[in-house]
Amino acid sequence: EVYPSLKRFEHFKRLTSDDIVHFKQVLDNDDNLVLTADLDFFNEDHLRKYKGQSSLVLKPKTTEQVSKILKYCNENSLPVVPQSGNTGLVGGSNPVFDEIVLSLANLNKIRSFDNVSGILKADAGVILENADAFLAENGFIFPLDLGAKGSCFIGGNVATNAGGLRLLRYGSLHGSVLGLEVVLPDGTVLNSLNSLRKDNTGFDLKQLFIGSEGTLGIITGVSVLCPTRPKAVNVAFLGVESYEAVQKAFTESKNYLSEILSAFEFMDLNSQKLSKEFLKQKSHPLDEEHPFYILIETSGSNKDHDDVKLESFLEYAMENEIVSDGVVAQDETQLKTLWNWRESVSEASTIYGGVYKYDVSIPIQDLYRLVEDVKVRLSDFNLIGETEEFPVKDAIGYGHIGDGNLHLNVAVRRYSKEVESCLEPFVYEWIKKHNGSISAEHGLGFQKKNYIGYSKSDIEINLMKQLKKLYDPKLILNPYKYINFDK
Ligand code: FAD
Ligand code: 2HG
Ligand code: ZN
Repeated sequence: EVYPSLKRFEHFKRLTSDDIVHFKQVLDNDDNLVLTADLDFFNEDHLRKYKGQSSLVLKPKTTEQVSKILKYCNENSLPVVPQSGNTGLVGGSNPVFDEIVLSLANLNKIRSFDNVSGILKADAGVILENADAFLAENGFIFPLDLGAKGSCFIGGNVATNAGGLRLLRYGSLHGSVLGLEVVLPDGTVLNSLNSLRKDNTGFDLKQLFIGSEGTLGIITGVSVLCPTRPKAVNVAFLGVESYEAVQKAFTESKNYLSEILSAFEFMDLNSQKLSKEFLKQKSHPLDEEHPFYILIETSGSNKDHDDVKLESFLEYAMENEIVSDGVVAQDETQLKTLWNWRESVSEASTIYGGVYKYDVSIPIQDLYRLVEDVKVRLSDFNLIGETEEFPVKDAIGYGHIGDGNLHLNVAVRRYSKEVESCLEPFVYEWIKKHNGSISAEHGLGFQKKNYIGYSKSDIEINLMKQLKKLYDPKLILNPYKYINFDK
């Protein structure tokens, strides 16, 4: 077995050829919907850290087919992993042993759009970028944006409660998702795909599925409230000399830009050096190096007004030495280029061979100290350095500072037990000590299932286990992930 310390649940049945014949019937005997070969993409996670051994991928086209598949799997104790774009960063979307992969890729239609209320109803397998492009044609915007937009599905976003680059402005999916269509493990279809902004009748059950990472049900449809697309968008990319100044810039940007501030992201110098290498660029948007960079986006309805607000913020920030250099995008192309210097860091972090990723929430004043402390620790253990003999190349920090969310990426030349045990549980203990969360937005998946106790109490964990038992008594949905539900 690939994971020697983990045991396959004994009550799970092994897949047989009869099962496959049954699934083929459910899926109209269409060979494109029942895959039994070349399954590497589905078995491996985006970061190529985890690899399962599934021999079956099902790609239903309708909610009814999903329902029939789950009913059969539940009756026969066959485990299932729901998979969307497979861009998740915690190994949640891949099998661990021989679980069946249920891909949502063929549930990819927009169902309806109401351009008065801005409510979009769509299949869960619509690619985020496609949903946003459809909305753009109608003068609206998807309330979520993230670097993986070209591959991730909106159902996957909801299942992970993805945060991303617009959360500061539009809030989390817990607010903007109005309803869901979910297939429960026994095949029951739970439909709350309504178009109501307000509905105080009983428990808000859909909230449980937002961020449940495929452990309670399979999301097949999403109803989401979409804002009007801002007519005027500005992006400023700024160089800053200290972490203190980053915080001052955040406070002042809220004062000066208030309702038009739509993103406040930060990156440290070494994250930009990595991106420069990754993007194969000779120069950076700012000529001189700075310890920190900030990307500020404004979105409003009147370009002239927004320009004036941004200029007065920049004047204040420069005069008061909060910001030492900066550039403002002059057109759409520059705007995309500047965003790319931020969005590419995640992928850039892997260029030396591998990466350990931590996605944490901490009160903003303490946030960057985690990166500094981790660097000191790696050096104390003689694990970080410029030459090949050191397993760690660098530790970088960047993220959604406006949301108190840091991404600590430890870029390695090779994965090693020594590095892993130097980082874990050190990072998780550090976060607990600073009252943070061990997962701000990427979720628990396989990577963090043993660490939820650093962010949640025993009482909370026990309630989660009871809910799991209620929804999925046979534990067929996404087993071995999230929490140790078997115990
Ligand atoms: P998958 O990776 O396929 O699945 C993710 C999890 O959800 C798995 O546990 C899976 O079993 C479950 N799942 C998937 N679909 C369903 C469904 N229909 N019903 C029930 N369960 C389901 N995340 C952020 O929060 N913010 C970011 O800014 C961000 N940026 C990223 C940038 C890059 C370059 C990459 C590679 C990832 C980034 N992520 C970010 C990670 C993020 O979680 C995913 O990109 C995205 O939300 C996952 O969507 P997906 O369609 O790829 O889902
Ligand atoms: C981002 O904000 C993503 O770029 C990915 O959440 C972060 O790769 C990471 O650690
Ligand atoms: Zn992020």
